[in-house]
Amino acid sequence: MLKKVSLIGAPTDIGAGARGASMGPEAMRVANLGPILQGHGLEVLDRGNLIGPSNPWLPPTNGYRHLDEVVAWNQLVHDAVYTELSDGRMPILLGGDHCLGLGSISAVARHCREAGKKLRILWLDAHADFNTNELTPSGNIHGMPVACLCGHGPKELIEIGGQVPAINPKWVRQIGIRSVDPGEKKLVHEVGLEVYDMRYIDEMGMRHTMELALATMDVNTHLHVSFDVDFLDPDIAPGVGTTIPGGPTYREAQLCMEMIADTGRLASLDVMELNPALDVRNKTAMVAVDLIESLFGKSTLMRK
Ligand SMILES: [Mn+2]
Repeated sequence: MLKKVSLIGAPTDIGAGARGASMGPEAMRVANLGPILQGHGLEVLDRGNLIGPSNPWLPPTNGYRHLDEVVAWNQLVHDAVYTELSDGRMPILLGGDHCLGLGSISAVARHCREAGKKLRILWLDAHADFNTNELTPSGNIHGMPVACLCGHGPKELIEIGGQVPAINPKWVRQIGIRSVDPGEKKLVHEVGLEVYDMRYIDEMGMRHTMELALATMDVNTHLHVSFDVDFLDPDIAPGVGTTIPGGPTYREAQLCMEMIADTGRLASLDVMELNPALDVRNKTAMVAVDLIESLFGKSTLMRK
């Protein structure tokens, strides 16, 4: 695992249905993310915040809200993430809403193409984020990044990473899914996305789920984790714009993160949708930072 990490703040809620994820990066800094990672022997560089267009808060046009601004933010994120990877550093994107997963992962995919690496993407989320402008009930682009990465989306967005589609759906494992729109569900089935929904986790357990989601990786695999904080049960993580009951508990989420850490393959990370305006005394930020710490090797187990 890379020992050098870079924090990249993307303070925007441009793709979301509620304002406030723009305050996410600072809330994670206030929850001490940088020093905590340093405590695990990592060299941490905080690159500060990207500066992009403000949120005009307009209704959708052709099924997209704020498409121009979403493109601008994703281009900024793409360039920042790509730069860190080129420098041999691990980017940690601090969202910001999840529409930015497109910029981040398209940069990771570009890096993997050039470095001859295989890519595995774990998408931890309550939602599949596989909407299109025709399927979406809201026009909020934070519900579309996975579809865009797989080539279903507006030209100016899907071309950001330099190749369309940016990724193959076979590289993705979605975990924690429990809210999918009807049309979106059909498209998810059509492209054959590998989804471990909450029913699967209930029936088979988080351990078995993660064993499958992390299977068939090797020394040449770049593992990217896109962590939407609404993945977590709202009991432990109320500070998100789209709470969906019935998510992983604190222990299940810890096991998920610890099993990712055990692979030693984590090479890039997004932490998205944290919304301090809806949080309670920064509790959700602290849980997110706690789980990130587990991703980097904090273990509750007495293992050597
Ligand atoms: Mn999401």
